[in-house]
Formats: sequence, structure tokens, C-alpha cells
Amino acid sequence: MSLLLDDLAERVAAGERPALARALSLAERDSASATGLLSRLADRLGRAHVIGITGPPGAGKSTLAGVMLRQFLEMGQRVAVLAVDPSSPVTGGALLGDRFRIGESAADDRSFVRSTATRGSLGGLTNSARQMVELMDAAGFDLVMVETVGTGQSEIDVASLADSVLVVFPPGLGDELQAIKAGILELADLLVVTKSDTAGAKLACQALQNVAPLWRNAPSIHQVSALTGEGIAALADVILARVQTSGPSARQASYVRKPADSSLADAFQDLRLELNIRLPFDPAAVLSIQVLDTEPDSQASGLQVLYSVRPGGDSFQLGAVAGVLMVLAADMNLSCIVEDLDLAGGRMRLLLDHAA
Ligand SMILES: Nc1nc2c(ncn2[C@@H]2O[C@H](COP(=O)(O)OP(=O)(O)O)[C@@H](O)[C@H]2O)c(=O)[nH]1
Ligand SMILES: [Mg+2]
Repeated sequence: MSLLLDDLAERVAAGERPALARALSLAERDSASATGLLSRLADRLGRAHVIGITGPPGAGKSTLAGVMLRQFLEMGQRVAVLAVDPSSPVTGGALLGDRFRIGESAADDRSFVRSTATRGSLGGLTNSARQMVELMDAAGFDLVMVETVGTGQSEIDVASLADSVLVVFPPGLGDELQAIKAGILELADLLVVTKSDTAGAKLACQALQNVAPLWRNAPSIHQVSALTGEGIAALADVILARVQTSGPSARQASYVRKPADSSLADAFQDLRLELNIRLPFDPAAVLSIQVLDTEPDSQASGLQVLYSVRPGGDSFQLGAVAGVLMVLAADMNLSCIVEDLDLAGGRMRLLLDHAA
């Protein structure tokens, strides 16, 4: 095991900014090492509330991320921002006409802004981007905002990553609104109409209000202006209320918690690292991994692990994971049994135990 990664993990966990910056760069260029780093930070993951901000180019996402960042800081939150769209910088409300700027060099160490140019093949989030968010989470920020340009795939990806998904609309979308896939809108937790200081913002809101009830989740609609500040504090309140009421983060389930038999848990960590090297895809990107708690008084031994296919993943990847895990486990003198395989449902339950 690498001492370098051990040290870096320790520094990230301590909230050291240069360490976080290095870790993010590592995730950008070497996803496998970042996986090693994240496995060392597993017990710090899932604490932050991740806010996805997505929508068409020019919608005002970067500007919104900037003013929301400032708003959240004023509300006492520690906030990190990852802009997966580096075409427009997150400036922290420069539009409001003051000198307030936030960047990595900012004096206020309750905030951290980073952009990355990595893009998935379908325009979605790369595993690197996902890991960058997870690293920001591990560094102890209360909120992590992720800005992605709406491409269809990126919304699906951000929905699987974020606890609150904001879909941002510029006014004047008009007929284009009809063309936006309802499936994508259904991923939204909040709909945000930007630039409410401009003509057409009211109309855009009305257009959304007319179609929103047709969607399964009927997300709430918010009108904001980064220029005048209208609606910004209210939007922040709504998001913080979601933080209060949301259960444990869905992401938390993808990380390994320490079960009673920690030697098995450690072995499973090693298996996961090895698995990353052996497989032609990154399992953590396509499958969520959950170590199930065993009943305190249960006689059953072993570590139960539940794999479920993430949106965009493929059931057959379950089979690949199971096959390679069994071979690797045998090498480590462990047994790995598939207890339950539901290809249609995209779920698989494994039991890992010391070999008899
Ligand atoms: N009038 C007005 N313009 C805005 C507002 N928010 C953003 N803009 C402008 O819209 C353009 C696109 O903003 P940007 O944040 O880069 O959009 P992104 O591509 O979605 O990240 C820029 O010229 C911004 O200055 C707003 O609230 N009011
Ligand atoms: Mg932008």
C-alpha cells in the first residue's frame, strides 16, 4: 500500500487545501490512484449535500453557482464548487458589480472552486469528475455544487450523484421548452428560471408551470436573478431545508462502512482496488456498492455486499464483477458466493467470507 496515498488521504481529511488541489488533479489524470485514495477516505464520504446544477449553455449556471456560493457562505456553510463546464468561470457574483471573487486563492477557506475540462464520451460526467466531487465531500465541505452543461447524459449522471438537482432555464426558451425531454426534467428536484430581471422570465415561468404538473415528481419552480439578487436567498433556503430533511445521502450507500469483522472489510477494500485494475471498466462508476449491516444477534458470518447498476450502467457488468471477484477472492484465501442475482433488476448480492 502506498505511503504517498496514505499521507495525501490524511491531509485531504484534515481539510488542507493544497492537498485537496493535488488530490483533484490526481483524479483528473489517474482515476485508479484516485480510487485508492478514496478507499482510504471511505468513512468520510457521504456527509456533504451535493447540488447538481445543469441546463443549456448560456442559461446562467456558472453565474448562479457563484451567487449561490456567496449566499451559502453568508449562511455559514462551507462550500465547494466543481464546474465541469469551464467555458464560463464561476466568479462568486461578479455580476453584482462588486469586487467579490472566489477562487482557489481566496482568503476564505470555507470555499473552494475548481473547474475541470473532463467530459464523458456521451457528454456525461466522467468517473474523474465523480471522484472529484467525492474528494470535495471527503475534505469536509457541507455543500458541493457541480455545474454541468445539459447534454442529456450529463443530467442523468448528475442525478445519480447529486442530492439536489437544479435544472436551470434561461428565459426565452419558448418552443424549445417543448423539445426538452420530459425524462430529463423528471430528474429535476428544483427548476430554476434565471435572469428574472430580463423580459420573458415571467413567460418562461408560466410555460414551466403549465407543463410541470405533468411530471411525476412535479419539481418546484424558482425565479432568480443574479443581477438583482431576486430569489437567491429563497432558493438557498429551499436547498438547506432539503439538506435537513433528506435522509442519508444516496452516495453514502456506495461506500464501505466498517462492519464487525474489519479484517473482511479490509480484504474487500483490497479486492475492490484489484478489481479496478483487472476490469476494462471502473466498477464504482457503473455500479453502486453497499456493504449490508448484519443483524447484531445474527449467527451469520461474512460480509454481505449489494451491487446495483447505476443509471447508464449495464447488468452484464454485474456478472463481470462477480466472476473476477471470485477468482481474486480465491487467491486471497477467501470465499465469494453469489447469493442473489437479479439481472433484470440490476442487482446482485455477494457473500464474502474466510475460506473454510
Ligand atoms: N441579465 C442577467 N444576465 C445574466 C444573469 N445570470 C447570468 N447572466 C448572463 O448570462 C450569460 C451566461 O451566463 P453563464 O453563467 O456563463 O451561463 P452558463 O453557460 O449556463 O454557465 C452571461 O453573459 C451572464 O452575464 C442574470 O441573472 N441576469
Ligand atoms: Mg458555465
